[in-house]
Amino acid sequence: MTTSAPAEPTLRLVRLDAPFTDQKPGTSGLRKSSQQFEQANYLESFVEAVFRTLPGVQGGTLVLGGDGRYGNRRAIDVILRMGAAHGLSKVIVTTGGILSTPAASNLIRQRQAIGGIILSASHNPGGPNGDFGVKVNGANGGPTPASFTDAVFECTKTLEQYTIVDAAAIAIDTPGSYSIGAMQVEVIDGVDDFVALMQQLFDFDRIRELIRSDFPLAFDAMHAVTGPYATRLLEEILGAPAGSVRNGVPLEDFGGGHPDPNLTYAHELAELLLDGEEFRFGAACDGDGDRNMILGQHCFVNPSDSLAVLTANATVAPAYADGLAGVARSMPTSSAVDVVAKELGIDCYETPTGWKFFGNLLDAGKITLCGEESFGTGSNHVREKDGLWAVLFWLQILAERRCSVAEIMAEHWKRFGRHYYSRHDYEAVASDAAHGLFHRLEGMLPGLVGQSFAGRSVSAADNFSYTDPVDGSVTKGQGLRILLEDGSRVMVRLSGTGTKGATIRVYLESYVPSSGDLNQDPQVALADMISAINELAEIKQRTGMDRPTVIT
Ligand code: G16
Repeated sequence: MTTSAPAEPTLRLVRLDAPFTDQKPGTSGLRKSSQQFEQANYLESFVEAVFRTLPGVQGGTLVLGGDGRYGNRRAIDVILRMGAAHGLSKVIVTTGGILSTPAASNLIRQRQAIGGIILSASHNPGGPNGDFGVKVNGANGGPTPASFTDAVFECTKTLEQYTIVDAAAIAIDTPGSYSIGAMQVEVIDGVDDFVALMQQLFDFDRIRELIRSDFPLAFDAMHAVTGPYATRLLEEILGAPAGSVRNGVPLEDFGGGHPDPNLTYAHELAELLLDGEEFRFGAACDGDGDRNMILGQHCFVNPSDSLAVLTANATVAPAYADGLAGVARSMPTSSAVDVVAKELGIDCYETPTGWKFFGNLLDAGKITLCGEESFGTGSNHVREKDGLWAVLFWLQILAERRCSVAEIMAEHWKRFGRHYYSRHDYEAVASDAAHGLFHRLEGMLPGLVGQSFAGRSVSAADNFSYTDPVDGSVTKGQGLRILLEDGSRVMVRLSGTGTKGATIRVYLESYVPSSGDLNQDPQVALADMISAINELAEIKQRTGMDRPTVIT
């Protein structure tokens, strides 16, 4: 532990030539290219608006860290100096600035902070030519609601100046206590508290027994934030052989990769598991550690199915041994968990895309588990989705059941039926073309009801709207839905996290009961719906793309 005497900082007021008008946060914080963030005063403008909007800044404690991408260290330095200028009493920073999103959520809650700033563009690539991002979480540890991000955006649009102090940069590579004027800076290891939390939730002895039996596993940290967490948990504590964690050193550009744990961007791991015989379990997490992909030998677990399996088997984990209060999923996530919830006799909520919509349900104790098709699963232990939590949960189930991942899936479908599901992404589409496609389809929806679609009749078609059961707030325009008479669904959204052009997401779901064919390729099972939506929405003509960029 080191301590330094503070150099006396000087308060400085910086006038902007003109306010920035493009700082509207998307699905998860402000995400832009690194180059945009490097414009003079760009980061500072957004941070100023955050400090003017976040309750309790004067005298409050803030948690600060990020996924280690290019820009992380500079942003930490700027935010520390602006925090001192705005009267924070303390900032908790993690060594090297490395802090996963779920670990940040935990720290905010443990330390009774007013919130946290997480520097990440999540699963988007990093580096000077990649993306950067700033996410702001509130005192409950979760993403701030739209009312907050809207207020920040409004503030940036008319911002004329910001305040910052000039002070020497704090050394954040080892734990220590520092100060900038009256503001304390506590540098801590970002892994410790998270590991302690996981040890409370799961039976580590059982998982260790599994891992030490003949159970080779591969975890791909994708050169992103989970490397140090996974190495500590899986190798050092749970006894997986050294090297089980791959790409475990966080790099500023993620080694040139795209840290999105899916079959396209984590294909090396996918090939090891799907084509090889060496490993019995595989998993990957994204840039900031909140997403996860689960693989077994010759078996990919669709994220929607993963939520359903965790729900059905929840009581094997000590934290959930008494059962679940309820569950929730985002609208485009398959209904696999709904069927499990029904059998368990618990409530199941359908929310818009975005983890922030689970916050009220978790805080009110209405749900214990929640998840999204976008490779996110989590519980009431924090207020973010949690990649390594999901990995440990799967290991706990496997330790209890002592069978393969493929067998767990087969048994699950035999019991509950199978929701064939796929998402087709068309990335970096020209913005006009994507919006044109979307609005044309939206206009067609009322006329579709009663018409035939993929050989079935359309029972309803709308743009999803959500009324929060806790605070009654209404969120409209959350994605186009075409619902078919047999329960099948097609959904279309424009992504709120992309930074290049627009990304169109098409989600497809079709249910087969346990007596039906449970072993089809999802692309084959959904083929009629895929061609029906391609034709209806004129995807090829309007995007110029023959096939999706990413299929999951
Ligand atoms: C964020 C949100 C998720 C959401 C995802 C996809 O994830 O936290 O709740 O499902 O974006 O959003 P979109 O479809 O709008 O791109 P992350 O991991 O990027 O923070």
